[in-house]
Amino acid sequence: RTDEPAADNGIPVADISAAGLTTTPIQQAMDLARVHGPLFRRKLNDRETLFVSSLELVTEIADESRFAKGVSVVLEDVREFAGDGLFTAYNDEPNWAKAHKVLMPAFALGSMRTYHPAMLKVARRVMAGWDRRVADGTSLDVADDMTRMTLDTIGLAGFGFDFESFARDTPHPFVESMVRCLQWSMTKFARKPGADHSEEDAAFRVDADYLASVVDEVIAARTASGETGDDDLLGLMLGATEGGGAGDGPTLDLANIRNQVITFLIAGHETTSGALSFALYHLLKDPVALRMAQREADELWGDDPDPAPSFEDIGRLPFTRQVLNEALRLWPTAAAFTRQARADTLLGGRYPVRAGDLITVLTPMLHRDPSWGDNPGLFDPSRFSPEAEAARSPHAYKPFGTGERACIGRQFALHEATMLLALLVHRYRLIDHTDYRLRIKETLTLKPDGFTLTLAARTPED
Ligand code: MNH
Repeated sequence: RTDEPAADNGIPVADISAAGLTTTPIQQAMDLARVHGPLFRRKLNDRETLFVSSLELVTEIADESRFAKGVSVVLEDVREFAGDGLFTAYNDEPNWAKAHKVLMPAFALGSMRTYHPAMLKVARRVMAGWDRRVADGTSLDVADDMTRMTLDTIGLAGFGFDFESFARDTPHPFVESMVRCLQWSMTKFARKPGADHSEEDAAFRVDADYLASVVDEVIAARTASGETGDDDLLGLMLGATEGGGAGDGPTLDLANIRNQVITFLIAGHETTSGALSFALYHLLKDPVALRMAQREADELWGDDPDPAPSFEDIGRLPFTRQVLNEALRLWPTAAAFTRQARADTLLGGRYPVRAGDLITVLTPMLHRDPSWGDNPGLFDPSRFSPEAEAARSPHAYKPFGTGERACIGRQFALHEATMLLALLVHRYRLIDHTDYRLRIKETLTLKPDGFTLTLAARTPED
């Protein structure tokens, strides 16, 4: 495997060796794409990464007969703590196909019915916290709060495990260790040859070991309870161990199950919390969209400030869903994914790419391709009206990746996020007490940095 494209392939080179990788590599790459165009090689010391971001080129590399998922250099480092879990598995690792087969049914749209009560329970925890802010007038950090909610939700819905994040003033230690592990893997490839990073690596080991110990705790809690919980993720996986009574279905070994648990605890909350935070940011700054989202929730739930959304209600919030889609267009929280050429080929009919070469899609720039119109930087949920969606190429919008290795948790994320967003705009007035200017923090995923709100209860005039 290599990320070194042929040296003479005519693709523009952006050499950042002098400046180095910044703490915001995605935003740095976006700036490079604005200078060098939708196809460029980022050179950093002796390492090159090939980035693409036009609709035309992404359409090509989304072709599953010519390209497959690539495990990028960064994902190789994520494997240090997520191993052969679904997200970081190589295409040809047998455990990917086995686990995919065991877990797919748990992510069909109908399965969201099973998770709905846990999602609602955690949404109510968010509102209990927001009610306290209404009462005492203090501000809250939106990304921290959304992270509490998505971590508790994947814990409860996926594993029957309660992180109880809302009982804490600071993030759960799982989140803090995870963020450090993600940061370690985001930047490790950029190290200068010969530099000493042994302290960082030792600290990483401590964090990775702690994450593994949380996984053990999650599994032990289930085993001790004696319950099968056979309709959640952990139950499905444990039921598929050797002799676990799953008939002649695939079997997963315990080492792989541990990698899947850590993968789902991370992938199952980190990106959804960013998506919700960006959606709240855009609603705060767009009173018309906010009004439309409020009206949609009001039509469903009247002036009941504490409604009990049914599973079906979530499908009756199309505008709220459009707001999330549009937030994920501008700031896809998993902002890059990598493809790998299956055979020697020509990109765009003229750039030679060798079998095994890795190509990274810079999703925020794909989402600003000229095919999105004249003002692709503007937040506009009507881009996701059914008519607009039907008229657009399916390759113009890839917040969940593409093909067989696309996100398995998409419905889970959208169900959870649509419900919470609708409940929040229904019940609260959002107050921009700092006149917040968007800054984005990168920890492999994207989140608004330092985004705080104060809150008021909505009254009939709001
Ligand atoms: Mn998710 C893969 C984005 C929510 C579990 N996810 C991917 C990929 C993207 C992505 C992009 C493809 C990566 C690649 O090609 O290398 N995921 C998101 C976003 C959200 C999200 C933007 C929320 C918004 N993901 C979730 C949730 C879960 C989840 C929620 C679990 C409950 N995602 C996964 C798993 C994979 C994945 C597992 C790997 C799937 C595979 O390769 O088989």
